Amino acid sequence: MERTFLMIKPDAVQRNLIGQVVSRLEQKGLKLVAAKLYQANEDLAKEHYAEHVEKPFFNKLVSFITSGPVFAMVVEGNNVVEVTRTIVGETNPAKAAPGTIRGDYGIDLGRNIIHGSDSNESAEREIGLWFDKSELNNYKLNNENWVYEK
Ligand code: IDP
Repeated sequence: MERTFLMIKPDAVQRNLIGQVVSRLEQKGLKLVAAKLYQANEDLAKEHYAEHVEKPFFNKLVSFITSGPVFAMVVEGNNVVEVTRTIVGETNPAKAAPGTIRGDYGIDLGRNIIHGSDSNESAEREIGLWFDKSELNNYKLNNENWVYEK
């Protein structure tokens, strides 16, 4: 099983959407391994979005992500990066398909509700940035045989 990092962004926290978003992940059959409401400082936000440092929107992105608490999560499942990227939807919520989180809750590129790691490598890097090892729970969900054939 793989793990990924998901983060409900400050816009969705402010709009009281944490429960609805987490509910979609649970309904899909994914396992929550860690979760916390956390306000990132500038260093963490810059490190998280390091690949975008040269982009014109970088400073706005960092100030948005640090503007209030986010709901950071580690989620586990088979093929979880691809599965969660599909549930999250494409970057621009105006174009994201209905039924996706961004497609159902967002309109603006700079207010796109949720972040999800785009590869196993970025997932491990981001989990390491946002969580201490001691915050990751190791447990078995007893419905696993009903979510996965094997
Ligand atoms: P992703 O979040 O779908 O993986 P990325 O291209 O990695 O998309 O961009 C990271 C975040 O930066 C996006 O989720 C969005 O909040 C913001 N962003 C991306 N492109 C733009 C842009 O052109 N203008 C403003 N913000 C942007």
